[in-house]
Amino acid sequence: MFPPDNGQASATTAGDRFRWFSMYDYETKWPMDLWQRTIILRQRYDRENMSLSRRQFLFASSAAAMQPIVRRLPNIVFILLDDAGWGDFGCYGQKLIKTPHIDKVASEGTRFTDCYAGGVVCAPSRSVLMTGLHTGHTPVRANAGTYPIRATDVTVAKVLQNAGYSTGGFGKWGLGDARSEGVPEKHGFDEFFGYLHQVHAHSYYPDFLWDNGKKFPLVGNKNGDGTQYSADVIADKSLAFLETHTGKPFFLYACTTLPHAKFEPPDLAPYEKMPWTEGQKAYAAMMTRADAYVGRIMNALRDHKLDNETVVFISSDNGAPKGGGEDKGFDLFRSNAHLRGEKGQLYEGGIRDPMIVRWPGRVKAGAVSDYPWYFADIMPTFAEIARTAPPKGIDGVSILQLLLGGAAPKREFLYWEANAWNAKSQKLLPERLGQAVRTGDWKAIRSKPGAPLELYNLRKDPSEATDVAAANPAVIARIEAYLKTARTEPRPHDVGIMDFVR
Ligand SMILES: [Ca+2]
Repeated sequence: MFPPDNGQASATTAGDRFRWFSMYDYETKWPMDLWQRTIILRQRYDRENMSLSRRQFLFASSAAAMQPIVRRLPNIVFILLDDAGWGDFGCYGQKLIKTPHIDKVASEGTRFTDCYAGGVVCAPSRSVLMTGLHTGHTPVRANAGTYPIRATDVTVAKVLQNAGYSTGGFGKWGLGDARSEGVPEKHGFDEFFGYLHQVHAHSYYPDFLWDNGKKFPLVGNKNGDGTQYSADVIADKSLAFLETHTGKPFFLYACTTLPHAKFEPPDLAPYEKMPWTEGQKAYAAMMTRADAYVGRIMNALRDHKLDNETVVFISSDNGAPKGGGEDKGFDLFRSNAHLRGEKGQLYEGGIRDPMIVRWPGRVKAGAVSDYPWYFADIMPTFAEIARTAPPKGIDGVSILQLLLGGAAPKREFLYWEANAWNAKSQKLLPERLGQAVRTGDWKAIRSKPGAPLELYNLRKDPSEATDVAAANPAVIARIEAYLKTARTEPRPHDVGIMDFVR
């Protein structure tokens, strides 16, 4: 079986030809053997109308066979927004906020309607993303801020770094503050620029950011001047990483802090004249600003002719929050669309997020999929893209074959939990543990230990309006049996260092 020829491997130089020989058949997981390479070489030369004598062909074939296989693996770009809801992107039905670049990526890739973040808030969701372990197993279970992942925890960045990728993270980390074991430089990132602690990230005009463990002063923000917008500085750094790492496969984790509070963009463009509150204009402007960053990344990929060699993912780390006392347009924009609830909750509005995947020639363009998956699947999926193995014992499954048009992986349950954190005692509050399960079209939620399960049929009742637990005892029994096995107790947490306050 030959790899599908989608025209992406246009051989223009001898170097390109040899690189092309190393193509890996992702559909069959089959490296191309010598015979395959020879036949494909013949086909390519025929197609390119290159007149080759038999002798020239044999010479070229032998030369190709003697070349070491160069593993030019695809680049991976993971763009993560912070607190954007399922309904905040135009391609998911947003009518008022403009997201043209994200919508274009969706039109060129596949848009998932039933993809979920790792958790209900930032840190646990990112812990799931990084480890492939759901919130019943992942190290960081709550937004404690000072609760780091440990040296022994394996991140997806480490897996990709070990596979030969250049790795860069730009934005908000949230899995360990400065000088803790959890800093990104110790977890597979060649470079990390941005915020380590999520409370530090609550200001867009801090007087410093972290640059590979060192303080990077934002001199324009000294004395409260507020002239250097951190999200713009971070976006520039992520572009610089992309521009300088095109020579070998790279993993760009572009985890902007937009559109998370505070709602303080440098300007309200293009919404200055809309009949909205200042908070609503600010939120919309921040979403559109994040969209512009996406446009810059996509333009850079195009300019470097990396479109076909790069898999781009766009998502958000949890559902949109209502905004507390500030009206940032949760209802006006319908940030979580028809979904119930908000950030922090286990209803769909807290965990279901947009997910777009683009890989020209490989992932179907303009398609929509309702396959349910979540951040725990990122680790094994990226490992398979990088042709390496994920750590043993993770909860996620690779969805690469599904992305490539093959079969969806079979699994019975997706699991989330919501842990409460007491900042004063620096402890988790087990008496407030919430749990949620999705199995097929069923979604079950336990609001606290000992409470009965609520049950919703998401296909018939996507807004989780009617609890049908009483009418479905067999489903409840199956989910209850699973819940007995779903989680382990969180390990004692290490007290980190809140360096952002100094
Ligand atoms: Ca978040």
